[in-house]
Amino acid sequence: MLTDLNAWKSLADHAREVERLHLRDLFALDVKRAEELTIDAAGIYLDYSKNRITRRTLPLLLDLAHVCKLEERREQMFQGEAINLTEKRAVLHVALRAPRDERIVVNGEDVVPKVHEVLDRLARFAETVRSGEWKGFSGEPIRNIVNVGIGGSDLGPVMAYEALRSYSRRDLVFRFVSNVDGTDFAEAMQGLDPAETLFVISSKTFTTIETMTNAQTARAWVMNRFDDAGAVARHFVAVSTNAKEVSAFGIDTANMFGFWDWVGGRYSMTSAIGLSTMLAIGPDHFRELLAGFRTMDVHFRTAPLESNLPVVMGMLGVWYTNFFGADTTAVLPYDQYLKRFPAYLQQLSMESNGKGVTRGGDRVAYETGPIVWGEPGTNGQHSFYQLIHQGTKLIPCDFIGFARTLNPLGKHHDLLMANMFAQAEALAFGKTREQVLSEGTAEWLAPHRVFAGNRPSNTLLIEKLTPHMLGELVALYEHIVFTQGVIWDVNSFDQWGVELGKVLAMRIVREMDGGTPADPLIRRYLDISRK
Ligand code: G6Q
Repeated sequence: MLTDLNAWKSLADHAREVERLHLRDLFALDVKRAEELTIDAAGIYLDYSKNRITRRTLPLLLDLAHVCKLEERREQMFQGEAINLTEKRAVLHVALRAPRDERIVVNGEDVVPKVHEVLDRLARFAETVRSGEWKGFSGEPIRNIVNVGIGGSDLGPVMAYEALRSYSRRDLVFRFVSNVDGTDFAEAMQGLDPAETLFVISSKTFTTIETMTNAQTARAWVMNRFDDAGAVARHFVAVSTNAKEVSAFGIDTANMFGFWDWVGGRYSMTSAIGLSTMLAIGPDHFRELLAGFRTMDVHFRTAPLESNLPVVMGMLGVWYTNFFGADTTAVLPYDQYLKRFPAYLQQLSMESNGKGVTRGGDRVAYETGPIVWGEPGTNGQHSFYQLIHQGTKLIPCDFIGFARTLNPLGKHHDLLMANMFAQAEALAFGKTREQVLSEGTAEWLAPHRVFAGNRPSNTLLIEKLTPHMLGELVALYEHIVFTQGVIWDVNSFDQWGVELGKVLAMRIVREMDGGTPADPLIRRYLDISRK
């Protein structure tokens, strides 16, 4: 078991020593720390000096990674082995960004040509829509694109659209509908004309109840305007693996873009699920996005562990989760365009590593995936940072900032970045009682104004938010999640936890239709709603 490994025990002993040390002292005693506890790779500068680590910590963490066979497991993924054991599937999102001349064989078949065939079809389709060549049923060009999907078929597209808005066609309107709450659909349709609207129904299975309900409502919305089933083929396209259901819906399978069972939902934004992204930013920028993912894939696969961004960040996460009792981790992008990035990472990390049994099916005897959360800076500073600074919980933070803004306006950017640097500094070094008193604060008030500090953070500094760097960032976190999953020995690629609620919801729908639910709470709902 993990906790019996010598590498684990060494870390546990080491953690007891490090617990007594303060980042103030660590910086005072090791003057090169800020310069040297950094990684500069693939256009990302990672400063991890403000972590509660000494020079001995990383080697010990990497020993654990090595003993847990991280390198071997990483190769298994890249080579297409069926590492998603419970679903007996390969996990090959990395193949989605492989260059044309790479060979990745799954079940005897090289998947790379299939990947590029779909990418080429997507690009051709995106061009016909973006050029105005694709016409709606009444001959109007498309001006509005609505992605209908949920979970992995929504969060990546929304996040990428928001992140890359500055690269998107401003004359096209993009909306995203995910929730089965009719409000989501109703509000998204405000101001849109069906004659100019294209729905991209994104569903790997094409059976997900939320997406199918929204898709049927969208169909009715279009039918309400045209009253002709032929309109469906002009206003709907599908991203799916289920040709039968797609064509039963009325979508021409020539306008269906496929992917494969070796692409998990939350790892699918570089598959055909990226169609809305490609429609927004165009095929060339989409290829740059893929190239960014690829750069990070290659870095993860080949860089030595000690200078490997996902490995170092992943292992630091393990350090806090397992040896410092941290339950959560905050991701704090200092860029408004990344406002949905924390939400995207929530699914990526929590659905992957929110597991309580090992790959072999034994209950784990240690903590696994942390709660991931965050908001863009500086908004978070005026909201929850108080708790990170002076609360009782240890919350490791990832700050993400860009040296150059896409919207230079007066002093905004320097102010934004100064705030980010200041937060990392305040968290690490705090403010002592002596400092507080020396500023003339009264004795009784001093405890309230003291900042203990010693609160860890990573800072990622990147030149500019481009499609390429967004790709790198997402792949960085994909591989952080992978690294942590290997250490915790969980299957990061299934999601059985989502199932139970789905099954129960359908049973309750049947009970409601029958009018006789057993639960008084649901009877109460029926009494009020059916009045
Ligand atoms: C992600 C999950 C899940 C999935 C949605 C949508 O890893 O598998 O979030 O993406 O349930 O599924 P469909 O694409 O099949 O509609």
